[in-house]
Amino acid sequence: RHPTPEAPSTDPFALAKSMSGLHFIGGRYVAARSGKTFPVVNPATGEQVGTAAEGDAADVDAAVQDAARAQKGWAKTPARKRGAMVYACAALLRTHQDELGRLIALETGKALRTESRVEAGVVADIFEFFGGLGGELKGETVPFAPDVLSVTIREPLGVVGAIIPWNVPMLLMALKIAPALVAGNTVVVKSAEEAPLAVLRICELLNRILPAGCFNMLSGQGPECGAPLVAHPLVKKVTFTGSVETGKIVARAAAEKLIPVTLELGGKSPMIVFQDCDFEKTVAGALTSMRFTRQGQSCTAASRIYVERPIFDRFVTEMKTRVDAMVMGDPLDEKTDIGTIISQGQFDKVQGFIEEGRATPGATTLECSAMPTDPALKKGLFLRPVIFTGLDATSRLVREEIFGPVTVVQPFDDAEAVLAEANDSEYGLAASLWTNNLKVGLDLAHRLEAGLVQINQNLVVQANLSYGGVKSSGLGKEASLEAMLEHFTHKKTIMVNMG
Ligand code: TXE
Repeated sequence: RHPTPEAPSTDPFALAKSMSGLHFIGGRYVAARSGKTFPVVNPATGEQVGTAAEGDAADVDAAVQDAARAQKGWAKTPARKRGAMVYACAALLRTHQDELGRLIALETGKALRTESRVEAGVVADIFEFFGGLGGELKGETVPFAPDVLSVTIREPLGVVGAIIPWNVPMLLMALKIAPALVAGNTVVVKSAEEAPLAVLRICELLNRILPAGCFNMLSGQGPECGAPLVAHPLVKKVTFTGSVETGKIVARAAAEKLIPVTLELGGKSPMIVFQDCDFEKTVAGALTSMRFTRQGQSCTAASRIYVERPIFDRFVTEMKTRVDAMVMGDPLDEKTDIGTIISQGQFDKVQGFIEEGRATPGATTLECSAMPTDPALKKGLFLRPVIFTGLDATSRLVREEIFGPVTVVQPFDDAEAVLAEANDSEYGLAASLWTNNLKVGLDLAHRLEAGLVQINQNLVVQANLSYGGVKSSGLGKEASLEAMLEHFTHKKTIMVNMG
């Protein structure tokens, strides 16, 4: 076992090196038992910035055993005290917001100012919200019979296995571990192959406050490290964010053990724009809804935009003008709005969609934004945002999650028809409506098949609001008190016969 490395500075390159080749198990940084590592690459330059420990079933077992040991003591800690510790983590995370933002920008290519530092801030916010909920782990008294006292209590589930993706790894980890810990569980996280370092850095911060073993982090490949975590007999709950395909694999493995699973999967979120909208606000909303700043690598990205015909041309022109004005470049540069795609694999996948759209008869391709000219970035995974028009509902670009800076804008004439088109999707994560007619807006909000519908705004996940999709977009909810109670505790009934 290695002693906890002291972070040498807030320089992300030095931080990446100091976090290299390690898991975090039982309150200590440790190498993989196999000694194996894999490279971590800066997608803006193609250069290796560090390594990650290549976890396997032996590492999983060590982490889960430690988490199970720690859980016995943690569950006995009064719930409000657990909450107070999680709340204290929030303050520490906030102090390190800039540093965490820089590290995540380095490994994911997300721009520091528009995305990465913001993500680090939301992480602190999530810890703060859940830290305040320790006292809410309450039960009920249930009328049963005059001489029988019947009560319910909330008990933790045990060790929680959390599997996270690379797009907003710190935020998605926080949404899982903060409520799990307050509820009295301990956690083993499996980080994403592409972004293992910033979440590993968070371990050192949490370790200053939380007891050893409460929180463990493994890096590694999905089948070799994620699958054994789901299958481990001491893991009593799995919470996962990622693709639909992998989500189904995880759910099947959880079903074998009959343990609960929460799944946050992909999306193909529609944005419906009526001609009576506030035009300026709505075009700005299209840019944030599509999350061009994150190169569209967002599960809630408004990748299908439907605009009422009279304002369609003006809307598309204005949207392109605004995306063109965004600065693409070095993610660590404060002037940069848009960074890179995460990996070569994702880059090729998105390019494939773009080429298919370009080759579709009748489609118009609008390429936006200037590419960076800095020679140091010439191997970077920069991709021009693309707006397509003239594609119909059968196109793969309209039906499948692209997870890149590609949006399809289509005109509509009739509210009922656009509602049917919006709902004609295997996904149901998020949707937004832009109109000043709230009667129409609310009516459609009720009939849209999505876990989250917003009218005249498109905010990111809020810690106190339930978040999660329907259809293939997922199972169960994250964020909110309800998610903590429903997904990280079980309700035990105790009856006392006093007769
Ligand atoms: O996802 P995976 P990938 C979508 C998006 C993207 C596509 C593929 O469309 O293009 O998924 O991305 C772990 N058992 N989303 O390949 O495979 C894996 O190591 C246990 C949307 O990155 O789902 C990683 O930690 N775990 C999504 C995590 O699962 C396994 C965000 C996610 O990887 C595993 C990311 C296995 N058998 C991608 N196989 C969103 N909802 O925002 C892999 N993993």
